[in-house]
This record gives sequence, C-alpha cells and structure tokens, in this order.
Amino acid sequence: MINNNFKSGFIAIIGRPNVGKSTLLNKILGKKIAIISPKPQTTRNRILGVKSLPQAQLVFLDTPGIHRVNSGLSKRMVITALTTLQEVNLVLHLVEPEEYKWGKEDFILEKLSSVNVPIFLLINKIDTIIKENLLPLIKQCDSLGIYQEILPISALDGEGIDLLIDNIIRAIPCGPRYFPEDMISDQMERFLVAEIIREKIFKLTEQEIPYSTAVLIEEFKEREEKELISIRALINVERDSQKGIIIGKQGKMIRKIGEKARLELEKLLGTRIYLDLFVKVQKDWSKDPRALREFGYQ
Ligand SMILES: Nc1nc2c(ncn2[C@@H]2O[C@H](COP(=O)(O)OP(=O)(O)OP(=O)(O)O)[C@@H](O)[C@H]2O)c(=O)[nH]1
Ligand SMILES: [Mg+2]
Repeated sequence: MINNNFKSGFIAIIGRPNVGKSTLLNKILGKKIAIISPKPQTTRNRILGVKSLPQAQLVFLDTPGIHRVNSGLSKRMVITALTTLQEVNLVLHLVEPEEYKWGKEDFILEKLSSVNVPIFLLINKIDTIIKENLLPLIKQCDSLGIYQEILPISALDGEGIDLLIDNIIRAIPCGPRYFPEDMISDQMERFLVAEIIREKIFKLTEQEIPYSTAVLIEEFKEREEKELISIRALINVERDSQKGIIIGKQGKMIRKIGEKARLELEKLLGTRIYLDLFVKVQKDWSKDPRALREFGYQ
C-alpha cells in the first residue's frame, strides 16, 4: 500500500571538526556506526546512517569536519563534506556553545549561503554551559536569517534529540522508503573494523600519531568451525619514529590497541575475534594521491 504521507529525506550533518557530529549520529541511531574521539578530524569519510520510523525514513550523512585547508588528506576530507551539501534535503549545522565565535564559522557560513534546502542550526554540548547564556546566542544566530530552526541539544546525553527528530520530519519532503527498514548503515563490516582500530589509535597515542595513520584490513575470514572471525590489519604510518610509538616499548602499545579494538569488535560483531595487527611505514602517504585512493580516501 502506498502511504502518501510517508516522509523521507537525506540529511547532512556538518560543522567544524570536533563539534560532535558523529556523536549525534550515533545517538540518533542508538548504535555506534561512527567513531568518536576528543581530537579534531576524526571522521575521514562520509558515513551514512538510516533511521527508520513508522511515518518516515531519515537518511543521515555524517561528514568530516569543515575548515580551511590547502592540500592532502585534509583537503579531500573537506571536499567530501562540502559535496554532501549539494545532495541533501536538509542540512544540520552543528556548533559548540562555549568556544563559539562567529569568526570561526565564517568559512562554513560562506558555503551555506549557496545551499537551497532548509538549514537547522544545532547548538550542541549544552550540557557544558549555563542555560541562561543560550538565549543571547540563539538571538545572535537567528539574526543571520539563514536558519529555519535553531535547536539547543546535547548529543552526549540526548537532550533535545526527540524535538530535533520531530522538526526534521516536518522539514523533509514526502517520499519513498529508500532503504530496507532493518538497514542502519551502508558501512561494510571491514570498514567498521578498520575504523574501530583507528579510533583506538586516536585514543591511545600522542597528538601527531593519529593523523599519520591509515588502517587497511588485509584479511577478514569467518572461521565457522571455531566460531570466530580472524582479522589481519595493517596500520600504515608515515615515519619510522611513528612506527616505534605505535608498537611501544616491547610491543606494549600495539597490544593495548589490539586488546581494546578486539573487545569492542567482539561486542559489535557478536562473535569471538582473532585480531592480528601489523605496522608499516609508507612515507608521506597522506600527500600521495595513489596511497589516498588505496586507503579509501578518494
Ligand atoms: N559534553 C559533551 N561532549 C560532547 C557532546 N557531543 C560530543 N561530545 C564530545 O566531543 C568530542 C568530539 O566528538 P565527535 O562526535 O568525534 O565530533 P565530530 O564533530 O564528529 O568530529 P570530527 O569527526 O573530528 O569532525 C568527543 O570527545 C565527544 O565525546 C555533547 O553533547 N556534550
Ligand atoms: Mg566525526
């Protein structure tokens, strides 16, 4: 039966690095499909997440943080995010309340000025501020005249998310169910595995290391007889010194990365995991177009 009132749409989640875009997507879906870290520039690819409701289907696109950059991987990441703006029915622009300064948002506002679909401003992390300080901020943002809605939320504790969903459903057009009802993401297991390993590297290593790593899954074998999945992953870094840090004293760091990743993957995939990690130096891969393609940062 065709339901004429069914609503559906593609919704871009954009914003500067580290504002909480991936946290928001995971919160809306009730499942972790995007990795999160306290360091900026965590998300590198566009990640699709589907929220199926009785009256609507919301297809979210989590994107890398947008900021001014000139070259290499960062530039590709920003292009990925900006291209998404052209392909959606609604844009969610996430900002942080306390560090919030309009100067920092200039670059994004410039890009938003050519968008012809509704834009919501989401003021995230409101759990970190005093509520009275919100009103002047909302007024200031409203005076720009580009936002259809301005909503304070906390992606971490879920405040304001139900109201956000209601507003999204109102703003998107009538349309078909684009994806099967039980589909939550288009990410392949292999990609998720690589991302979880990358997340552990982000969390456990020093400032410069995470940005120099790319994870390639070389083997992903389901061994039914043993009820386990055997995974071999290659961690690429750019310099010998970085290889040393990832491996750590007597292999301590890489064991810790492997252990944390394995525990999370076992929960995610619902089976025992055998995880083998290797580290390889590939000089300046993040500036090499061929290497970028090989690692999926097209
Ligand atoms: N207190 C608080 N922290 C939050 C909230 N949302 C996200 N965070 C934290 O902010 C940091 C960045 O979150 P991410 O979801 O990785 O941010 P992102 O915008 O996806 O970052 P990039 O992918 O690097 O652009 C993490 O440490 C989160 O735990 C929130 O509502 N409140
Ligand atoms: Mg992210």
